[in-house]
Amino acid sequence: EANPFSNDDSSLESIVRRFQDSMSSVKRHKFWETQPVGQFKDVGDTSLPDGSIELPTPLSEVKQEPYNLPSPYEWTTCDMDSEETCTEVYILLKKNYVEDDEKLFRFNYSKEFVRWALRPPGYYKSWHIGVQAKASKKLVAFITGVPARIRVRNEIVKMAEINFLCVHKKLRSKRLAPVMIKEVTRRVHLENIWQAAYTAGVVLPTPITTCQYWHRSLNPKKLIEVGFSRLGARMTMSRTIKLYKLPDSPVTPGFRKMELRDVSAVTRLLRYYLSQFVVSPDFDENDVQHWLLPTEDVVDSYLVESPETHDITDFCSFYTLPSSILGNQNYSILKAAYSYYNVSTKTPLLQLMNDALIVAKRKDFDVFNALDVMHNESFLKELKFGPGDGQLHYYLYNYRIRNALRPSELGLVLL
Ligand code: MYA
Repeated sequence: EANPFSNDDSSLESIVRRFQDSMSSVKRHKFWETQPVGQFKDVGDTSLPDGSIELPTPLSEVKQEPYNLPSPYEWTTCDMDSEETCTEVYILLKKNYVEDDEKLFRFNYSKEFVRWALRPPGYYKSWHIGVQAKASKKLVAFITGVPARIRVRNEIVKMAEINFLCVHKKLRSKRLAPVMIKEVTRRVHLENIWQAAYTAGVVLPTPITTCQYWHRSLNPKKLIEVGFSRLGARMTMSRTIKLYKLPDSPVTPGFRKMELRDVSAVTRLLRYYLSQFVVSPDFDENDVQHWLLPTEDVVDSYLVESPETHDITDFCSFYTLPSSILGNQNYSILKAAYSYYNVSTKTPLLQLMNDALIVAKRKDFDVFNALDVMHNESFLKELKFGPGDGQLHYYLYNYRIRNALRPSELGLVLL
């Protein structure tokens, strides 16, 4: 079967990249080989224990001064309360952050999204790290951390979630990224935190699991026109539009938007649900209020309140992450929803997620994306998601998990 979301890319560049990826177990990683992460050479070594790779050092032994940058540049702590700083960060990411392999799309995180992502309960300003040109003060690179409690099997570990690593296109391949990673590590250590979680599209030593993106067309005509997907074999445009048609409103009785009064019920539901996965966040009510209470154009959450008992029985959520469409005459923005945390105890997950698709469609999203984490496999094919060609690798820093997990054993979604 032809896959409308994969590009059957046989360009030389893509063949080389796939070859390098497949050989990454033998590729040298001059930086990553020096870091406390699972190493490729240790894959299969059953003598190494799961858990911390190196022990914490006394805080007085943590380097007190920032790492050295090439002399035209200096560190800056980005104050995300400042509208001006948010705009600078927004522009850096809009022009230089993650692109797909074919360079058709680039993530375009909104200012409000970045603010939300970087200021959860207990966040540290010092973990919002910029690199600027000394002369012009122009922001040229960025890396961030936010604190999280992550449960790995029975252990709850304080971690930093590292995200938004970005180096201006003109400064690539100069080994700036390793300096930035070491600097964020130092600042995390200063808060007495010794582990981190992160995701990347590239293969590094060594993933705890590798997930696949799946895409559900909501606006198939636009997706085809901008090159996000292709007309399937033996399909016409009008048959395709019909194939992806959805009802106008959710079908589940009691399906409604989450509100502030629901925080404790949603926290209970989510904690119970997430406890079955090998790795998941340990959310308390404050976390749920921050991460899951709806914020316009950032995060949407819905739940099912039983019309009889008024119990909250099911929950679903997605976040808003548009991409810039690079070089299309007619369209400049792809509006994408990303599946976040979903819990079903009464409404079948399939029906719950179909209702999520319906509300996303009504909010004018072009596509609904989901990873094959948690129980997502159970609805992807039936709800007409198609597999993408992007993979997302999950990593832990200074925490070994000897045997890689299946995506369905992972209960963590990073932004
Ligand atoms: S993932 C999103 C990453 N961002 C992008 O893809 C945006 C577009 N790309 C860029 O801006 C640049 O290409 C970046 C690399 C900045 C990615 N994660 O400076 P270089 C290694 C980790 O010459 P550049 C996200 O944000 C690479 O293997 N390492 O390269 C999560 C090589 O090392 P080695 C990466 O292309 C980030 C070295 O960097 C990544 O100019 C989690 C080359 O450096 C990557 N995505 O810049 C960070 N890409 O030789 C880790 C390349 O050894 C956090 N590299 O192979 C670790 C935990 C820290 C806290 C710990 C607390 C205890």
